[in-house]
Amino acid sequence: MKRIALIGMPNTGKSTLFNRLTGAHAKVGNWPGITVELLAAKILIGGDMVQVVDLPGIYDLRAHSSDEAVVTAFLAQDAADLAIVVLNASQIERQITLLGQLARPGLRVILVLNMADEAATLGITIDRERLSSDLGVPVCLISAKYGQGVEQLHALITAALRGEKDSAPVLASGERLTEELLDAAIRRSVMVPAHASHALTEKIDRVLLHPWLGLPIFFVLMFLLFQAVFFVGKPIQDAMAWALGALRTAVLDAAFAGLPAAASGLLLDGIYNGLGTVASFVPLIILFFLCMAIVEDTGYLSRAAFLMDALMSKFGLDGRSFVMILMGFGCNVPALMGTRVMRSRGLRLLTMLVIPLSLCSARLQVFLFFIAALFPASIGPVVLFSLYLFSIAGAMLTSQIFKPRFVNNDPFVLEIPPYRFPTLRQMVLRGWQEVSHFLRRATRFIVAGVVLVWLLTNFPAGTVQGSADTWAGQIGNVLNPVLSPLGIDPKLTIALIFGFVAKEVVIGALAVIYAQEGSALMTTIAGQINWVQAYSFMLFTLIYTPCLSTIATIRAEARSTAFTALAVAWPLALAWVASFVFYQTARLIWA
Ligand SMILES: Nc1nc2c(ncn2[C@@H]2O[C@H](COP(=O)(O)OP(=O)(O)OP(=O)(O)O)[C@@H](O)[C@H]2O)c(=O)[nH]1
Ligand SMILES: [Mg+2]
Repeated sequence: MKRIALIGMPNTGKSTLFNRLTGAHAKVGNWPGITVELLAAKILIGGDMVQVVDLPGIYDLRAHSSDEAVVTAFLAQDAADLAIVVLNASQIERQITLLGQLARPGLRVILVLNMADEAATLGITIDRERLSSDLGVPVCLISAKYGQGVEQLHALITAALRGEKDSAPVLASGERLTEELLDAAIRRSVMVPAHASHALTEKIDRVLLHPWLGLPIFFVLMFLLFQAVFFVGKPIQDAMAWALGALRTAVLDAAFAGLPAAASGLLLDGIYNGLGTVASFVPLIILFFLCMAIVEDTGYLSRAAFLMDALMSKFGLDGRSFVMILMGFGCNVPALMGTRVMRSRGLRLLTMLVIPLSLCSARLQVFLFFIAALFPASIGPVVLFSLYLFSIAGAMLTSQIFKPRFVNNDPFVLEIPPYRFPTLRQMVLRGWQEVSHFLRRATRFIVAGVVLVWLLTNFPAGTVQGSADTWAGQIGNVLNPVLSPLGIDPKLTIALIFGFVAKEVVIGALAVIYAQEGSALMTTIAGQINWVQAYSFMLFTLIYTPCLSTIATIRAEARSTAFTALAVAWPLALAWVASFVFYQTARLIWA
């Protein structure tokens, strides 16, 4: 099968083009370094199946970071039949050097000038045909985001793969696209007006990147974002919970009535309640991801990196680390993989040590549940925001303690992209990714988790469901001396144990332990613990050992068992201390 590779500098729209060409769902974002590994998809072009490969962005072919090494390793294998070099049409002059480095005898190349829409707004004019004939390479002007020019690119690809004459000529041996030749070609075909600047972007940045207003604005915007998620998402979540409960009483209870008690218990109290309670949070999580996608896709994420860089460097991190922490608010796993753009191993490890402290969406579900159960609606968002602040504070404390061991020797250079409007298409894609992510985790962890909790809380046979005599009760009692100083009771302890697997299992497990769901479950829990205990439990959940997928990712990325052990043990210890201090202090004052 023939293979086409998409190569270009970071943030030039390779993944957007990849999605356009293949219908795939590769992650796209206005931040250099979104793609960190090789992605492939098959498509039919001109009657033949071909493989299209999306690569991480690369500035030049001397690989410095591990995502760039993916590209150089790929090229070294001579693995592509056709290279599509993707450049940002408004930065041709700077980015064309990559074409010079790549072009070599034997490799067919098509030059794609992407973001034609932005180039046009900036008043840049490009004589495509002339550029093509000067360089001896087919050139195509497209807008991957809005779809212009993609058909023409299709035609060029088809011709090139068929090896048609002049379709994508290979250089004769010994011939090279020298800097000089590239420069001259650009000077003849590309006209850039004297003041080509993104006027709107500059105007916005005068406020958002203001030397002393920038940071406060950032935190206010973040706070508003969480408020919005809470106020829009909570009623949707309530409605979902109500609907799932109604379905059970109206239909399922009757339908399963004929089964033996244990079987209907497992199916309804175990799987249905557990999975249903978790699933009711999915719309809210999608909403949260859409907000994060806007922050990321508009380009504000890069501004956050810029704003926080000075502060972060005091803690041995840099602006990129902060962005990874923010990305970790979605899910820790891609954030950990995102550290591949960092060249310094010390910085990368330190960042990987703090990312698991990011309040990910799975933990968000747990917190929303407890906040709804134990706090008045008016202060809910404030409680939630305080947890986000604890999340960042925990990261800072961790890096402050460990920075002498993980020294950063990589200067921070970040290109700040212009603001870009996310399209509906990108938003829908993002929402869908979250649903499929939930479904994957549901089938992998959540069902197995709730079934296991159900078994532990119902056996040995003859014990009262959820009582101290069940296996779960026994485990809870063994661990009770360790966790009761934090205000965490045996039932919550069981939920925490399962939270090791995936944080979504925590509320699923509670539903099973109490054999209740939705608002009934909230009422029961509110009757058993006070808000100080609830907050202590949330703090512990926030900080303690991340989920299995996160641990596996840390192991794979760091390639060190000792580091992985540290990444598991340190948060566990920190969680215990933080909850202990909070619970014992707050108890004296309020409870
Ligand atoms: N205006 C405009 N924006 C585009 C176009 N193509 C992509 N973008 C935006 O550019 C940003 C980067 O797109 P990606 O597809 O993630 O870029 P990439 O080259 O894969 O980036 P890395 O994976 O980080 O190397 C996103 O915000 C896209 O929405 C385009 O044709 N016009
Ligand atoms: Mg990409």
